[in-house]
Amino acid sequence: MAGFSVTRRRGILAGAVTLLSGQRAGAQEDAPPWMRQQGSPVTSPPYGVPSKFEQNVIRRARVAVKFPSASSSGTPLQDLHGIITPNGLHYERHHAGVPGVDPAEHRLLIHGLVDRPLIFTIDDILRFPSVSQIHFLECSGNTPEFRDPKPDWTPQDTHGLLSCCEWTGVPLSTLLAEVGVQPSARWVLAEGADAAAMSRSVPIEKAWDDAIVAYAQNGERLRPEQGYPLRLFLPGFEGNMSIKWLRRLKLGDQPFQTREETSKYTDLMPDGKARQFTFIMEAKSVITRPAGGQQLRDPGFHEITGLAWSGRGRIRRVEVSTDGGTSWRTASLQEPVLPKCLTRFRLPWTWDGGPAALRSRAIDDTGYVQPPREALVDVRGINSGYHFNAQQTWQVAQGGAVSNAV
Ligand SMILES: Nc1nc2c(c(=O)[nH]1)N[C@H]1C(S)=C(S)[C@@H](COP(=O)(O)O)O[C@H]1N2
Ligand SMILES: [Mo]
Repeated sequence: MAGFSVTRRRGILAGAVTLLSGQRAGAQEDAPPWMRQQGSPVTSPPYGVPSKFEQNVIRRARVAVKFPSASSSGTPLQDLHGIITPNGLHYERHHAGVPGVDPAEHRLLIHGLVDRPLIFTIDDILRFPSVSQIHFLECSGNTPEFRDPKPDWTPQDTHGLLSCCEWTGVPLSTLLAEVGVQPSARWVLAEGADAAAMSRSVPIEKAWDDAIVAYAQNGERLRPEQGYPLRLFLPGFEGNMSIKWLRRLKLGDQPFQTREETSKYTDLMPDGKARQFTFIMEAKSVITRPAGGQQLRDPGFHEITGLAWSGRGRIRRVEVSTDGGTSWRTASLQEPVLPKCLTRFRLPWTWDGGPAALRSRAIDDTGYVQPPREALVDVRGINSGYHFNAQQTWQVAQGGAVSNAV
């Protein structure tokens, strides 16, 4: 037996091993191998990596074969705990791959309807007063369930274009004050230094409100995949607008009608018309355990846990159903509950060994309730690929196999 474990007979884990009489913890003869020899020294490797036993906790790529640099990878939400996404597991979405930007060469230009057009180096940016804020980032293409959802999908497949970090940088409002914004300016064009020169128009109100020009995530400088050395970060807005490898901000009096806000990132409605500028990510939630791809072993106690978030503010309440939405119970929310941030929810559950349908719905502080699939499709139809935020159901089969209810 490796290690030892003690439990009360009628406790939560009825199947756990009971301490045998006469067995002493740490005694030479039954010590596990790792207690009988010295471990590895400090700084090997100098930048730490997870345990070799966690090698399955990885981003999984979805590559467009015709054009491999236009690809995405999902965060393994089912394997994570709490609300923070480790940097090596942050989801990725690149339209033209990850550019190898040299911070010494990189510049940020701010121009257009300003009094003093300026070019900033990274060192210039680092001299400004900074802020650190914890926020989710979600691709508006997350949860591809309008058409053809698959039963074998896991939370990584259904919701993995979602991550949450502490972002550090300079408030965009500080930089705008530095260049002096002219009264006629209503929009800001943000452009990236990748081969796609990704660009989006941002309303000036957002730029003054809580937009950050970010250079760090979770305490260290941005990863190349997340926009090193500089990215725009727009809390609560669709991920596409948080332009990575940020090189240019141009103030104008109207939207710039870039490729990414005309041919892409618009919502095709049932009548064939398209909605343009769906900036805010509406309230959404997903149960991450038990969830698709998992197997419940023993009937009895199971904690149902997952994540809820809203681009409009704080999560007020999360309700969980184990009968596919007929009856609901209120889950407990892990503090702190922050605005435009993932919130961890939990509900104790006793599984009787039979079929169940696990589902969650988020309610945010505007009172908005995450809709069931039918209600969302009633309004949106199935022409669209963006902003699918319906309730997610995981089907537990007799015997405990969990799959995506489609
Ligand atoms: N310059 C640039 N910025 C970009 C992109 C890109 O391809 N190029 N992808 C966008 C999209 S669609 C999303 S969802 C987010 C993804 O950010 P992440 O890769 O850090 O998760 O970045 C956005 N910013
Ligand atoms: Mo995206």
